[in-house]
Amino acid sequence: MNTKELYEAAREIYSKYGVDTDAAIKKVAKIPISIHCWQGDDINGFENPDGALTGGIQVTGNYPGKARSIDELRADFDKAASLIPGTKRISLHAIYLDAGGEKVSREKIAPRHFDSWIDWAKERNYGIDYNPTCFSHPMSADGMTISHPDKNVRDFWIEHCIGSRKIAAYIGEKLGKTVITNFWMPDGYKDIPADRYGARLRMKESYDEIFREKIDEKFNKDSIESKVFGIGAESCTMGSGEFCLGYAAKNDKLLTLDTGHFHPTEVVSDKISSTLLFLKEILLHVSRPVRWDSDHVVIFDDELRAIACEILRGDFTERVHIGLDFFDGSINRIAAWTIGTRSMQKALLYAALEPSDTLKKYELDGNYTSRLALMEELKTLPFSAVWDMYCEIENVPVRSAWLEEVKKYEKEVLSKR
Ligand code: RNT
Ligand code: ZN
Repeated sequence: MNTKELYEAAREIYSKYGVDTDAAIKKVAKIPISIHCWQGDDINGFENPDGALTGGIQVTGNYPGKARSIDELRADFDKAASLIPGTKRISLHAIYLDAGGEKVSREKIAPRHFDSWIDWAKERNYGIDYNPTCFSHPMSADGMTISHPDKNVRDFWIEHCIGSRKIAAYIGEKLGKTVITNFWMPDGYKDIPADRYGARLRMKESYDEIFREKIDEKFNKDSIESKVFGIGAESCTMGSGEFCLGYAAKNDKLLTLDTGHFHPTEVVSDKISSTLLFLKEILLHVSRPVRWDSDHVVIFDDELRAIACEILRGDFTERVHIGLDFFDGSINRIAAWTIGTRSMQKALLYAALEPSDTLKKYELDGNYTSRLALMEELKTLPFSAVWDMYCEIENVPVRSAWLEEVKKYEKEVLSKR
């Protein structure tokens, strides 16, 4: 049977559960996923081609063919995007600036350095998200940026972050699409600090300064990302869960929940509903922690489905912004992008095919037997037929056909680098 015939059969089965598969496909195709540019070159960027990655994060693996220039990164991203269904945004870091060969000091990065990205995104109808880069720099060598005891260091990073908001607002205005700027600071102490309060107070005051200027939310929204620990910051991380949630709630900012930034048995799927009661919007960094914040490629696993279900059950697609944040240098990087983003798309489609009203009713009636029974049955409905149809409608390869395309690109392009 071909994709269409299989789909027709699946549509029939889902309709018995009160689920409209056509509507589910249409809905999911509109939900933007912000794809991180940094999977393409192991978070290297173009500021310093030989720069080391610092900040307590790590990319492992040395798979050949990584992008070495803006043109290569864009070509690779285009290749991956051609294999992924749905609405796309690209998430950029400051170090991905286009300075045309000129050396620009981090705190002097300016809106014009993103003009070519704006043109590029416009042609593809992508939104852009932005990240100040507060790591991989001599001024962050002590493992601290905006919480550093030295005011000169703090001021340097404050300037970079203020500049970043201006860049984001500029991009948002030029693009006609709101940019979300994500602030993640690696700040932490390896060993037991004597003054956690003081360090966090410095961070708070720096954020106050960064956000002092009001920016039209039509162009830019700010989000702050918490973390439990990073390599070399095991004993205390200034931007902890409580710090960032508190700051965001009090100052009307977005909160970034990265799936790898909590204790191993904590799950972000359980945090969405609580945070949305106190925040207008949140940003997700969907990643896959394996034993630690390892940022493995996202796969179609239980937690990913749970996250997607949480977003769709509450109809929160306007309030929960989906961003990806994984980086694997041990496999083909275009395949990594494709697998991770297609998995996110799959999870959203899976969630859109859930008869959530029925499940909620069972729950309110105290009918937990039926709730569990239905949840389990849903797992083996012909989801794959709907997924294949979604890919076909979106004009991207169905099933594993995308891998052939990646292999061809590897042979023709990557292997020549
Ligand atoms: C680090 C954070 C952060 C980075 C990116 C590159 O632990 O998750 O979001 O991964 O900014
Ligand atoms: Zn993150």
